[in-house]
Amino acid sequence: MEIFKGIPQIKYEGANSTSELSFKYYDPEKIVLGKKMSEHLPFAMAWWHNLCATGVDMFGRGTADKSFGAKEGTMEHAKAKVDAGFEFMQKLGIKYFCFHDVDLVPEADDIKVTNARLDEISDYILQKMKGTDIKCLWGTANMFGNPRYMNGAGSTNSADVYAFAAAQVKKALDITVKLGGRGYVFWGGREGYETLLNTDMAFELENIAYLMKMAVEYGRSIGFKGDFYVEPKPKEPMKHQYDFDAATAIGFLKAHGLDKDFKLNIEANHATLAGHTFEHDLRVSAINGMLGSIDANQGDFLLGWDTDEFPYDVYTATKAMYEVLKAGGITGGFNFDAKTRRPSYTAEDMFKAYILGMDTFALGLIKAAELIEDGRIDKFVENKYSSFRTTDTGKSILARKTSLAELSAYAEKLGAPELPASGNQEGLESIFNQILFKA
Ligand code: XLS
Ligand code: CA
Ligand code: CA
Repeated sequence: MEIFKGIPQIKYEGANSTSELSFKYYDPEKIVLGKKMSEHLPFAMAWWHNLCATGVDMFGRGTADKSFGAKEGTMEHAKAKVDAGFEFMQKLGIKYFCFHDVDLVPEADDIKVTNARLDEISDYILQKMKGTDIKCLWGTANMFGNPRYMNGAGSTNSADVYAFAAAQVKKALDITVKLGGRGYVFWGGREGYETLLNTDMAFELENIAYLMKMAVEYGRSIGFKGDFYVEPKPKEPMKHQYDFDAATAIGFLKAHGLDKDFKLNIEANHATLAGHTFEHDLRVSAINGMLGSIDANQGDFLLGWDTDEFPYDVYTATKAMYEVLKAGGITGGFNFDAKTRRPSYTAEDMFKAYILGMDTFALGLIKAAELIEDGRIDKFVENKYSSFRTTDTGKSILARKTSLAELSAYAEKLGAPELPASGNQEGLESIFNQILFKA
């Protein structure tokens, strides 16, 4: 039974189309730098925002009806969400989805009941996957919503709560593997603290690492070949979250010997909350060989919280795709961890939001490829450091074959160095604009 009646199969119609229900830039078959756009951009639907969230906020009830014809809180509703999700993905040509355990089924008081429901729904999803090319991008366990996680999951002060977190990770891993997931995410929702007055930070960090180690051990034992991901976020819900940003998360993973099994899932809006740009956290991950997957959304410069908006900023998308192309692509995907604004409550709005996000990243990909093909920016950066390749002093530094004494003698002989060449920021920004807007 068709759920989104009146919504057609969304097709690529080109930049001049005036149909709101069409792609202007996302052309899955278009070849960009030798690869299909659909391969560059494995888009994913976020189960929680798209199929569960109704627009509830601190000040008001939901505006969107996500019942999909079934009574909420029932297994019929859980199945209706699967039906809606698959129709939605098929109409948009999206090949992946991401989920938390409790997005899929209503959570029961007893974990045995919840787990049985998860078995049932994953059978149903598996059945639904047959005959389509839709797969799971990543799964995760929601270890922040239930009141038991008020003091964290891996970082909790209660051994019993820790055991429940472990049980949820185990089950979420089972389901992820069953659905062929490419990755498994740890987002430390409440892994952080409000005040150090009541917190043993070292104890909590060690316990979080142990939970992750057990997850790796179990995941590999049931045949999970994909990557584990940490998704950094500096704050919200906690005042301070341990996985503050990419650099912090990488340091943590390396310190605990988890860096072989883990990569990062970088969310744009989390990078900006940490006081960075999206592309900064992508670059930090990439140069450490840990750029795994992306949560494609954007925040709002006027608001200091996690607004999870659909991406429409083409400048940022271009810079992000530049990082991705330079990194040689990602093994994960682009998950729209984004929600429509509260007054955008219709089914049509859900589609328009995904069209916006997919077109923004498609345009970002096209423009990033043009920047690379143009070559002027790359050439500038290469030349910027050329003194390390062309002078004897530079060569000895690069070869790591000099010393403070030798460099000091050279500096004294010189008296004063010439100023380095111009940073040319404005010139490069002009090139960026030219590539973005040329006819
Ligand atoms: C919340 C996070 C969350 C993770 C998955 O801010 O983005 O949705 O992506 O738990
Ligand atoms: Ca977010
Ligand atoms: Ca996210």
